[in-house]
Amino acid sequence: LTLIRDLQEAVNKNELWMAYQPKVDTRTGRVCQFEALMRWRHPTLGFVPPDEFIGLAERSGNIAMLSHWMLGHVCQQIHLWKTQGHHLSVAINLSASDVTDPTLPQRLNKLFSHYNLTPDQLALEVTESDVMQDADAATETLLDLSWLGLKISVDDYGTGYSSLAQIKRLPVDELKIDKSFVLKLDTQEEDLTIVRSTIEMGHNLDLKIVAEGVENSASAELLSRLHCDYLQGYWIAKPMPADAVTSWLADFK
Ligand code: G
Ligand code: G
Ligand code: G
Ligand code: MN
Ligand code: NA
Repeated sequence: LTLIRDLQEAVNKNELWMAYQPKVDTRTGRVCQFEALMRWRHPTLGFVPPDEFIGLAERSGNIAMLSHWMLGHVCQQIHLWKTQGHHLSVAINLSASDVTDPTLPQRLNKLFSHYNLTPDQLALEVTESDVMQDADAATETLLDLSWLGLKISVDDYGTGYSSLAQIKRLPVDELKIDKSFVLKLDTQEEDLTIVRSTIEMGHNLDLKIVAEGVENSASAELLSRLHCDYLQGYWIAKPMPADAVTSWLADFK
């Protein structure tokens, strides 16, 4: 309970920050996007894992406040990078209640004009289970967002219960294969089979495919050979603070 109160104060007390993890295009070898991941350093408990405090915020009705802060913060950061000569694209994670919030497209539109961003500079990651909780409302919001020009990615793909046929009814552009299928791709024959067929089916439905949890070069090479479009994982880089991004980009070249 005190943790909920602490979380409510975390925004004002500057305890939240965003970490950024790159995704690389397998065809060009270049960074195509960063994913923004929320971090909380509690004054006495220290680092609280996002799985814990995001879930707590969702259950206690505080997730809208966190998402609100996160959207403004990320848009401001993209703007800052632009003033430093980097036109970067960032993917953010949405919660179930964000996906059904009818005010989200309008709020994002305002942030875009305020920070002078183009729609290709922000993308959205939503999980299939979050979307399927209220598929009709989610579809409406996602349609509005895709009309704004935002790309939408299905996060943790393969861990839910929905079929690609259901997913294809949503305005999505990309599947993000869950890391549980990718982490041991180089040694587990079954994972390779699942990943290969996901890439094939996804491509047949005109979806881009991202693999997360790429931890070694063997998995990266396998994924490139299977024509996976984008890779993300510790092999490329761990999530890093915003002020490390430009120097990391310079080193990566
Ligand atoms: O680094 P990792 O431990 O960041 O992230 C754990 C989980 O927390 C991920 O599944 C991710 O989707 C979620 N997450 C991270 N940042 C955010 C955020 O800003 N908003 C929401 N809703 N979820 C987030
Ligand atoms: O939003 P999502 O559920 O996709 O969050 C991704 C999570 O995976 C984050 O917690 C992030 O820190 C983590 N992650 C990113 N790359 C790797 C990786 O290569 N290996 C592992 N084990 N975790 C990763
Ligand atoms: O530890 P080792 O040097 O084998 O790791 C390879 C490193 O190369 C990874 O940490 C990753 O950050 C980086 N890397 C991955 N893909 C590419 C790429 O396409 N080009 C370049 N220059 N570096 C890459
Ligand atoms: Mn994600
Ligand atoms: Na995921």
